[in-house]
Amino acid sequence: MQPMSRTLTTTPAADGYRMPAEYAPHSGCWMLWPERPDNWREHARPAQAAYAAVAAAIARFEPVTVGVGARQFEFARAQLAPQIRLVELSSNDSWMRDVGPSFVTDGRGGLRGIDWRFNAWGGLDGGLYFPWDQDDLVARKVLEIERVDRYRAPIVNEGGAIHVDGEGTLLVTEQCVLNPNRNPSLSRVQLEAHFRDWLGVDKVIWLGEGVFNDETDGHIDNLACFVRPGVVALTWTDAKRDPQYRVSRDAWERLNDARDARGRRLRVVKLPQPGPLRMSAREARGILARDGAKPRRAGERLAGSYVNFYIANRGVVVPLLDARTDRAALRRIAALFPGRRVVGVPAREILLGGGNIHCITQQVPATGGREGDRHGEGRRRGEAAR
Ligand code: KQY
Repeated sequence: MQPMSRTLTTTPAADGYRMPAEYAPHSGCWMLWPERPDNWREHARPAQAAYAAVAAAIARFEPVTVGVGARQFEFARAQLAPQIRLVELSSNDSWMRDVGPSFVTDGRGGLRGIDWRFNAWGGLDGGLYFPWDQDDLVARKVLEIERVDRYRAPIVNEGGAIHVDGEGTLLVTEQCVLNPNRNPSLSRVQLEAHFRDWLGVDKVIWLGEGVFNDETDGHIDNLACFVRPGVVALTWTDAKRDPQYRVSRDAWERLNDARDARGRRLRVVKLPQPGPLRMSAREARGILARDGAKPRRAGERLAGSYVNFYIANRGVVVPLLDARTDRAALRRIAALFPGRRVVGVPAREILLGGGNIHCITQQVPATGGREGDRHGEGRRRGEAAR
């Protein structure tokens, strides 16, 4: 009998697989349930309410599964909308974008998952918590549940550190991907070769730094993303004295100079930066200080960005972060996605934990007629198509 999820020893590109863009159809979305009191204030109750609202918003467009630790199962079940599937799944925190699999497809009905090595955004050299052993098992467990074959990648990477256009182009930041706390023995050229092999891309566009004070070492998913081939959304401020100005300006110039994998110039659409936003004294007081977790301080600048949205089937779920800028951001995002309904969800509580809606979600691509389909009962995905 064949295992439900084989671990493959080849690479996706060698097998004819590549990572599709987030705007391609999905069969569903995965999330995790937040609970650690040293990252989430008030024993994570406000964050749980925010996660539940994100899950409900996404569930309007596609099936959502949430992984939860055993002790929180009943409580989470009561908080989550009934159409959301809840499965027991251990993790160290709740960032499915980074600890979940990056899915790849072959265009012929095949679906597989990449299980990156995970070191909590920097391991013992600036990482955000220790240990991270349960996080590093999440991708494998998701692939087992999904009955999808797994590639175990040889490099440290996170889903939030990569954005693809689905047509051969990858967008990353140097600050994160070249950071010595991820893959210290690999050069830029060697990392590009890995991305070719693992994501099936032909061209890497390197931006410099990520959003100011982003604790992931500058994930691309908080700074810029493809909204369709040839079009990139970028977080932006006109305030020249704001440290974000230099970062966004540099990204804008690099994007303007770049060509994608098909030789196209990119159109760059600026999204207003919220704030600047800071952690309040009350918010900081609600977080339990503990050894092995990043300390949180009142007044700390938060890396808020509207770019950190999730593109669902026929919808876009956008973080609401600042009453002064939310409406303008929603309007611009709606103009970028004709044919998708844009839904704003209050997301400050997620931002307080260090990320946002994109960081807490992971899409499962649909593979030919599987858009919005449930979870492929009884057979490994893609088999019937071969
Ligand atoms: O931005 C992300 N993809 C994850 C943020 C992790 C923050 C951990 N405190």
